[in-house]
Amino acid sequence: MRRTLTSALPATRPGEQVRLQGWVHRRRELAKVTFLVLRDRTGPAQVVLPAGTDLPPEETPIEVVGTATRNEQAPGGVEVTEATVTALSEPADTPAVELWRPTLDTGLPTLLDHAATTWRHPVQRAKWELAAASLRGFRETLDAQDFTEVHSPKLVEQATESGANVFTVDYFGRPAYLAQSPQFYKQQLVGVFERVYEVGPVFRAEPHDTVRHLAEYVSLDVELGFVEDHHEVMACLRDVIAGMVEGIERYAGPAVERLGLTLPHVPDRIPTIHFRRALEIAAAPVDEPDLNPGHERALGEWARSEHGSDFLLVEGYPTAHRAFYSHPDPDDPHWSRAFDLIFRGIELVSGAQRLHRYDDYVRTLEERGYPYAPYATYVEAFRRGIPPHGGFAIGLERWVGRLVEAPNIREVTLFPRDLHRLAP
Ligand code: AMO
Repeated sequence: MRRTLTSALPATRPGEQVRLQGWVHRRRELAKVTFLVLRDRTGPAQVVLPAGTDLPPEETPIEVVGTATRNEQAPGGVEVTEATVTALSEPADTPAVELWRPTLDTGLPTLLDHAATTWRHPVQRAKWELAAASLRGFRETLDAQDFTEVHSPKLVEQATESGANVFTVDYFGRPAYLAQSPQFYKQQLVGVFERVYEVGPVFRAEPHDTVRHLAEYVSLDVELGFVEDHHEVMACLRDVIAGMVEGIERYAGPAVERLGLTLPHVPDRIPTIHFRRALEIAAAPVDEPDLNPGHERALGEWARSEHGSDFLLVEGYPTAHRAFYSHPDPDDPHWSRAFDLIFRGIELVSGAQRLHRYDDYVRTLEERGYPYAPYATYVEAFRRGIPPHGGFAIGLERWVGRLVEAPNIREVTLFPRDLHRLAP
């Protein structure tokens, strides 16, 4: 007999024999009857058994063979009666949290220490379902625009973003780093495919314990060639974010419902302001080189009240404070063609048009006092014909964190890595 998923129970014929597999979600002993709720990847099903039936404890994997029977009170209107229950593993230990309760009321340390089981809670699981559906939307949007998915090495010779927060590893007796970003590779691959994207882990030795930083996170990187300027890159970003929301609507409807979420609306054109204006709005000093979390919150509130938007693009950050590969504004090189996307008051995306001429790279490295040698293979790629290009990177955990308005990014990370945590 083939396995029936709980979601397929409503479509069975009354009286049909079914075979379910899943976990013991909950056992309830009443005077005349025992209820067993079995949970599989598609949801719960109710199994009715005689009073006093001996059942394995919650979270034990089981198989149930029985009769599909109409009952309006059961989930999906069908339950399983006249059933036999077989354990598929030894009895499970009592989980650290009661997974059958509708909400998971537990502190963050317990949630993280027992991640392999706490993620089983339907509400917790729903958060990763949003992430997975967003990834599908991300890929579908870019595939439809003729991008090629790539994968770049995570063991690298040089730091891409800054020297400070890299992890060093022993690479056959010489030092190497864990990649902070696919930045250098995605730019070089524009020379091959014109348009590329990558979904993968990146590593940041973040020395601070904050609610928005992880030591390892999932970066959604995009890079496209033959652009006029960064506005084309921002338009692509807009489409990608809209595609991620559509992905959630299409593939994670039940998760959205379980979480009681209102998904953001992505306007056709995301409100866009210059960095100078952003400082004014955030009431920051005019010579502030970057936006801090407080500024971002203020800008998020402003975007909501002025434009009714969850999103705000800030362009034209000071060149000297952006990564060396950022393209300066040709009209005033003090400002750059770099941008950030703020989503619900937090930086979600960084991007820019990049330098694409070899001489510009050499000059910029010199001006910044960076040595040439560690960047040689990257910079020399620009002698072999790289077109004007730009791109951006979205932090997956920040995206889901703001979608569900989690106070801490760790709540939406499957197995977070931070200053203190390397397990589970
Ligand atoms: P940046 O360093 O700004 O840019 O990172 C891009 C986005 O990644 C997310 N992010 C993080 N998420 C969790 N934990 C962290 N420690 C962390 N650091 C960053 C944020 C951020 O906006 N190479 C450039 C991108 C580019 O220009 O294409 C880069 O990596 O959401």
